[in-house]
Amino acid sequence: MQRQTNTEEEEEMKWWVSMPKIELHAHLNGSIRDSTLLELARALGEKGVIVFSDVEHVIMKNDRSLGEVFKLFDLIHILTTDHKTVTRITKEVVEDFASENVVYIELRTTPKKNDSIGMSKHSYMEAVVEGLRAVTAVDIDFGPHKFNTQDSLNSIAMNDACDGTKRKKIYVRLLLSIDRRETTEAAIETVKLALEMRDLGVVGIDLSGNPVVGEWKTFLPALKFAQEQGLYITLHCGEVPNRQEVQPMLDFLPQRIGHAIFFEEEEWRQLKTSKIPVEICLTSNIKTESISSIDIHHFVDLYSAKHPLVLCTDDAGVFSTSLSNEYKLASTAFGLGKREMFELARNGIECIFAGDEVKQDLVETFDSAAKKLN
Ligand code: 6MZ
Repeated sequence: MQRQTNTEEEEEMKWWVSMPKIELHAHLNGSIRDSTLLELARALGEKGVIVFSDVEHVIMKNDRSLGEVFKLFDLIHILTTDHKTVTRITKEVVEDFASENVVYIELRTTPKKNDSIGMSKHSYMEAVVEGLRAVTAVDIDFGPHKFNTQDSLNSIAMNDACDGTKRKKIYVRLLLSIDRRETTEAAIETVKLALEMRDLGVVGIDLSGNPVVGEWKTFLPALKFAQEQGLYITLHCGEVPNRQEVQPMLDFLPQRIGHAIFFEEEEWRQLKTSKIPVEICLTSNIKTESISSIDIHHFVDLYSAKHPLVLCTDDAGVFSTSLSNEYKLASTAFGLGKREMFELARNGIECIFAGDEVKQDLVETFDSAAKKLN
């Protein structure tokens, strides 16, 4: 294959950026800009809380094993877990996704408790919602606030890619994550919080965290409760080999699963029969070496089987990627054309945790973009 020149590559990238996209697997604290993390680290360095030079190279390191990723999260949480910073990163992360034409995002985050600074899971989430309210660069709908537009902001960031006349707009819905380090009680507290915050854009629960920590039976009571209460559920499933978990997770019938890497033949069969949509995070899987080479990624098998799939970033900051980049990567690696990738993105609408009205609006957004992009 002929190598593209830099200009050709830039032009190509512009196309992937301009395509409307749906992001369904993005962890808030994994999606922070490096520049923000460095700024926060420098400030804590000046206060003598951390040694900046020690932290700087950890933040800027490129490839990390899965274990190292979770060590990095512990560091990121030291930098970000105060109300003001949580508000700031939420605003920035949403604006960053919107700037690359993500038109709908389900942002997930683990509500955190930190008594020393008066933070409860509830106040953590209030800080997140404050971050959504603070979004100014785009129009945002996060449930109660339908496309909050401000006249004074009309000059900012027109949607030049899909529609030359309108400001960019983004739907944001929240998923509350249960960390696999948590107890059953803490997990139930998160589910209760999700129920309380339903009218603030919280639509569901995610089970995540270091996959070698914790046991399915610890989280099951909380997840069952969430399911009974009608919250949507997505589970990190098969991110590492775990014969005890994959099957019960599939039997639980979550609305979606993330990763689905280490499955046995019977589990693939069960997944395909159940039609549970899979959130695919290519760069994350490759960088953590969960998958040794993209050519053998299970995307290919699931895509050929027409299984519902959505490309996602996982942790755009930690893995130095973007959703546009994930689409470009899939197109190149799997030999799929722009039309097929556009269809793949559009099919994501069926996998979102939102009602028909939102889905219909997204269909219209994709249809109108299709006319302009072709
Ligand atoms: C499992 C992951 C993850 O919640 O503090 N997280 N869990 N697998 C992954 N694959 C790489 N990437 C991120 O965001 C960071 C948290 O999300 C989960 C971990 O629990 C991590 O601490 P929040 O906003």
